[in-house]
Amino acid sequence: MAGEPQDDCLFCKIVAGQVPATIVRETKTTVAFRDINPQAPTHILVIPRAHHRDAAALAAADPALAADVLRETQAVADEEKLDSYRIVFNTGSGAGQTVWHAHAHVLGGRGLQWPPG
Ligand code: D5M
Repeated sequence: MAGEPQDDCLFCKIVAGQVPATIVRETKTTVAFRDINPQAPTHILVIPRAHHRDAAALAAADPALAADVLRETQAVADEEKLDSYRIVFNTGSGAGQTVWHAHAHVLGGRGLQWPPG
C-alpha cells in the first residue's frame, strides 16, 4: 500500500536504521543522507520516510509530503553553503532510476553542464 514500508526497499531500511547511511538531516517526514556514489562534491539524497515508488507517485499520493522533500532540498543546500545546485528526481528506469523509493538528488560544489546526459 502507498506510504507503507516495503521489506525489499533499501531506502525504507535506511529510514528504519537497518542499513547504515551518512545522515545529514532528519525531519518528522524526511531523511537526507550522502549518496554512496557521489557525482559531485556535494551529493545528498532527500527521501520521504514513507514509501512511494517515485516522485510522480509521491506527488500524486501526498503533495504535502512532496513539498516537505522539496523544502528539505533547500535546507540541505543552505547547510552545504551551495549557491548553485541541481535537484534531480530520476523517474523511471529510462531516466536512470535504480532505487524505487522516491528521492531527490541534491548536487553541487562544481559546475554542472546542461543538458544533462
Ligand atoms: O539514485 C539512486 C542513488 O542511490 C544512487 O545515486 C546511489 C544511491 N545509493 C544506493 N545505495 C545507497 C546507500 N546504501 N547509501 C547511500 N546512497 C545509496 P537513482 O536516481 O535511483 O539512480
